[in-house]
Amino acid sequence: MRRTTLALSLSLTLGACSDPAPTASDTAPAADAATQPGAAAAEESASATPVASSGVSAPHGAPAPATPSRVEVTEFATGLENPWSLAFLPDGRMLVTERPGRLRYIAADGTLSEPIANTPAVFAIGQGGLLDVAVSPGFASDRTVYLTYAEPDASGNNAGTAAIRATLVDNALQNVRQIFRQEPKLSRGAHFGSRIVFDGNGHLFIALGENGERAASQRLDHLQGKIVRLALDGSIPADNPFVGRSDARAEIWSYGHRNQQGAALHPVTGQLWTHEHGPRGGDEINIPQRAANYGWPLATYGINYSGAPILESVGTAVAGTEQPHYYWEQSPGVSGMAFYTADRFPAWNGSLFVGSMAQRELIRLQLDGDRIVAEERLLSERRWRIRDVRQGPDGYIYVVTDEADGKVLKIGLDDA
Ligand SMILES: [Ca+2]
Repeated sequence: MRRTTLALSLSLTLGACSDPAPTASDTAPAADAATQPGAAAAEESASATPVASSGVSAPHGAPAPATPSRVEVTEFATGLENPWSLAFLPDGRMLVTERPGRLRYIAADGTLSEPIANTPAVFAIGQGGLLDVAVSPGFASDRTVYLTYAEPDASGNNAGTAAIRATLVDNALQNVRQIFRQEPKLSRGAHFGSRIVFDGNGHLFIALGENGERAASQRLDHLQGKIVRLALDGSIPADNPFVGRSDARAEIWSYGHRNQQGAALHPVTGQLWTHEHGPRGGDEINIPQRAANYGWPLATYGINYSGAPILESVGTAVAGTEQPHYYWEQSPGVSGMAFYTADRFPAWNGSLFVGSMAQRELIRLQLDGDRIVAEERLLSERRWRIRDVRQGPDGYIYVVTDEADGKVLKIGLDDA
């Protein structure tokens, strides 16, 4: 019964959408309250009212694990301004980005270096700035690093996500080369994503945001609201799903995403996992498949911050779009993602860690195969906005906190 109703409303909506698509700048900017400055951080802040779900079918709300984790926390580094991303180097140091536009080393004892020279100029407004950092799989010989950032247009009023690769030599980037940019640039401060993940097979994925322009997520001639797949040198792989189509960008791997700030490769299956912010409610985890549509803004489990429905939303499930692998009715404000594979804390092995900005917790998802069977909230009493989550080479979990005086924290199990 419900299925029939959904299918009917869907065909009407898709019919409307197949008319000449409005340009992204024509879409109502105010309907999604997270769209532009002033409200840009709303998705990363707490919302008091849970979203009423209807027609719910996707997995959500896994129970707490039988054995709670007893966590120990060490302050590893301090004095970072809105740190965004952390990457480990083979020599035991880390790289850390600060959103206003700095990249630094963190020594093994937690000491910060001076900013590394030749990083790109960034649009440090709203959610914009210097975002992800990733170390090339061949770093030991190629010394290559990748960065994503919000890049301003010529006017300085709008921005889109861009990516560079460069050689890291002592305290400077050299051979800086841009490998990706969203054009046109549609953001005035909202929804830049972004995370870089290597697929272990000569490619990288960049998980992106839709710049706060919802309709762009469904447009294959736009790079907003997409996951893109590139070769390590930035070229477009010949086997990308939309190669050869005149109506689509060849970089695209999957589409219909909202704002993705977490991505990781599953250590056993080798598949890409991502998460994305819903509006109010409806944060999701996805396992993005080639050419698939993840629904935004047609399908969502969330509503606007105002309480109003999303303008284009048909419902929680829409034919032709993928259901989330898992979702949250109340948005944690997800950022950062890491699978735990180390031997140091066997109780965590196979878990997926996700940072929470709005609910200020570290989320541990326990898996059985791909299925999320338990959800645990850690560090709840600490009230840290967790922006990134990584597994260190020492088997500890490292997180960064999104604060003006942000920290890197080292987290383990207190098994004493
Ligand atoms: Ca979705």
